[in-house]
Amino acid sequence: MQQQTSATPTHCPYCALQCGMNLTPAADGGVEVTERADFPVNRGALCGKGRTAHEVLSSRVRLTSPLVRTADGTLVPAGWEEALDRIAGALARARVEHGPDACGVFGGGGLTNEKAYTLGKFARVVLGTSQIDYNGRFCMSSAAAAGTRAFGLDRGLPFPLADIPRTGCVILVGSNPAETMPPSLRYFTELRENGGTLIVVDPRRTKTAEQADLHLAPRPGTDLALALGLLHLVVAEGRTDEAYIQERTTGWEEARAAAMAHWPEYVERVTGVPVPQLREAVRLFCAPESAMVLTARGPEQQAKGTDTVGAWINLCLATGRVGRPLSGYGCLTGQGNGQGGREHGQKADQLPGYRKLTDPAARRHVAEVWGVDPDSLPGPGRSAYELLDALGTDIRTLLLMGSNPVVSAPRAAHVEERLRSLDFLAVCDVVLSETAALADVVLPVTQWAEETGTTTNLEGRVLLRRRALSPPDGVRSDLEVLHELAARLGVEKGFPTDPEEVFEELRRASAGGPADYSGITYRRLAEENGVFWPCPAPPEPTGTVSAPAPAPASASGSDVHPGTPRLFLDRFATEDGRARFAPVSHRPSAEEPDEAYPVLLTTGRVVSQYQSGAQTRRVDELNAAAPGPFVELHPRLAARLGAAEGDPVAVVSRRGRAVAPARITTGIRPDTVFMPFHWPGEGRANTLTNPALDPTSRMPEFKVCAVRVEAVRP
Ligand SMILES: Nc1nc2c(c(=O)[nH]1)N[C@H]1C(S)=C(S)[C@@H](COP(=O)(O)OP(=O)(O)OC[C@H]3O[C@@H](n4cnc5c(=O)[nH]c(N)nc54)[C@H](O)[C@@H]3O)O[C@H]1N2
Ligand SMILES: Nc1nc2c(c(=O)[nH]1)N[C@H]1C(S)=C(S)[C@@H](COP(=O)(O)OP(=O)(O)OC[C@H]3O[C@@H](n4cnc5c(=O)[nH]c(N)nc54)[C@H](O)[C@@H]3O)O[C@H]1N2
Ligand code: SF4
Ligand SMILES: [Mo]
Repeated sequence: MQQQTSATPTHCPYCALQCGMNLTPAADGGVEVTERADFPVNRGALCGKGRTAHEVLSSRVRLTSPLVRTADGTLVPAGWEEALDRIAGALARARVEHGPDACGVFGGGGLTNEKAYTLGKFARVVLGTSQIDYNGRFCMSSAAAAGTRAFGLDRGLPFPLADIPRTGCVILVGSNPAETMPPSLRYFTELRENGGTLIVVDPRRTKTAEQADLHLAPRPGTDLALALGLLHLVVAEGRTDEAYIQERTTGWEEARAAAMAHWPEYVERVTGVPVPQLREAVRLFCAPESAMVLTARGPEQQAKGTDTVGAWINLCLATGRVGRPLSGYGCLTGQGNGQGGREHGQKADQLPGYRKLTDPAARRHVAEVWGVDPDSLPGPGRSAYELLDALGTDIRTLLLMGSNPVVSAPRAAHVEERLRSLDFLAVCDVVLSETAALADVVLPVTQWAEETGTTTNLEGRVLLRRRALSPPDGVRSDLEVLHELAARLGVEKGFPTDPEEVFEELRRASAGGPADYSGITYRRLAEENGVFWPCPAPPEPTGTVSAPAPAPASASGSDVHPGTPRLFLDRFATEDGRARFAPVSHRPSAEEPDEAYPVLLTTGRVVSQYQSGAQTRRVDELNAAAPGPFVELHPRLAARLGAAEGDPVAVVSRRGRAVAPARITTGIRPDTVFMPFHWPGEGRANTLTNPALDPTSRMPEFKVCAVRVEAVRP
């Protein structure tokens, strides 16, 4: 690390809130995180992860040299030339021996827009492979699929967070911002201070649920029935907005018929939520003039996640609560660049600008920007879990950037075995993650504060994350890695290492697409503290030769598009401008409890660890707060097992067995246990999870599987 002389305004490396922070020179010669009050999303507030983020910059916890695997199986330091040659050689060999689809690529929603864009281009142009996907598939893909189906466009929140305190009621479904986005909790507190109400739907009485006016605690995996039951009551009580339905939607008759089959008493039986609570929720939601439904991973990470989100959207549409001021449906996206990471081409079926790989016009547009023949672009490939499952079969070599699937993928022991069965695994990371430890070559890369790049936060606000310090010796950026690999594989041009140059190309590639960034520049981002997409470039003046337009003198120039904080106010992004109801009915989870596996397991997060823990498990303060895995269970279940607080208990599913200390609480349903997924080893929650996939989004069922719980006797 090299000392900087003044504070640099930037953004947190972790979650999708992308809190603003300053990096300031510290006494020890490094940097520390300090408050930055001018960013409207967090107004200076940070959670513990953000506050300690600078610790992961230290070379004490970092990789600072490439590692290569020797003949005896150990990883040893090596030079960059050797490491890059080995990866390029393995990719070239796989392609020659087995065809381009033998090369797999796996990306991450934490990567900047520039990296995600370049990774997708690298796969399609340099490798010619269709086999690319990323961890965002495990994150918000069901909400994205449902949003696209209903509105013709997927942007996590179609309005700024600042609208929340001014609406009348918010239903938060399977979302625990008190732990997962603490600075955002203020918006919900202010909502209640302003007289609005908060309803939380979660099988656990979380810190978020504790703040709610009404907490509904359904059995995991039954949100679809719950939403349909609420819609049934809305219809039965005459609370639909018929004029809105007529004017702005299609498909109501079918959706209505499906909802009417979900009687409150049936819904109570399926979900465990008493009918009076259902009625109270409908009353709170329908009484005010405006209301919102926000979902997160609870209802989305299910094998019916797309239909489940569709049912919650139906509830909003039937009551006229989308595309109107202070009303709407939104998904709280998770990763730092969870929104932008899903727009620019690292997803199996996608081209930059949120274009479809199967759309001939999109292929022509992007191929022209890339200077290649549209017919040379491969078609859609496999989804994340399917890709991981195919490793070692037809996919022989994998390049992985920005994910740690050994800890975070469902049925993780199987995924680990698949990773080991590859001919060659290359991992780019900032630390030696559990997945990097399996690689044949590990490349140490720069991270957030050491490089400039853009991310797009959960509101669709594109942000500039500035470089604040020099990286340690020995590391290179992901963009440099892709540039070097492309050159070694015969593509000398088109893989710049300067992020702004990449962004300029991304602007052109996204122009005219659903996620249009063409009117956004680094300069605007710096001046305006973020710009909401879509933000098209001003049309070129007619009658002039098309020379590059000079940059506007100021972002406030009159022909500059202001960006789009709020979507759908006039029309939806569908062909006819109307939102589409989803004709959905409840169905059971992929795995329901039975005699052998009588309990439900659900999984999620704690405030002091992030994701697979690769970064946060390297910070002492965070480890002290959240030292390891645990199994949250109800006193009645604990008594049946004879387990006391802290006793090791085993959780066993059809995929495997995990052991962790018991944490006993009345805040969870007696038929359910909860495990956070941040740790590898014996307490790894994903040893247990079910990779059953949603038919549309291909999201695995992280949030519900059948298990048995056993006391562990010494
Ligand atoms: N501290 C911390 N913050 C994070 C992250 C992190 O790892 N750690 N990760 C970031 C990322 S990538 C994401 S995606 C977000 C996730 O943010 P959240 O979605 O808020 O996080 P989760 O804990 O996965 O799930 C939320 C809640 O869903 C509940 N739940 C479980 N099963 C069900 C169900 O069947 N129905 C319903 N309605 N609820 C259910 C759980 O009890 C849990 O409280 O957090 C982001 N922020
Ligand atoms: N059981 C269960 N499993 C889950 C979930 C759940 O709720 N329950 N949630 C799922 C969700 S929502 C998500 S998002 C996934 C996330 O799970 P992962 O995909 O494993 O996410 P991370 O742990 O953030 O992994 C990111 C990796 O990239 C590295 N990294 C950070 N910055 C950079 C960079 O700039 N370049 C490169 N090359 N590497 C970098 C980090 O060090 C880390 O090793 O987990 C999923 N798994
Ligand atoms: S809430 Fe998210 S973005 Fe904000 S400081 Fe915490 S981890 Fe970082
Ligand atoms: Mo996520």
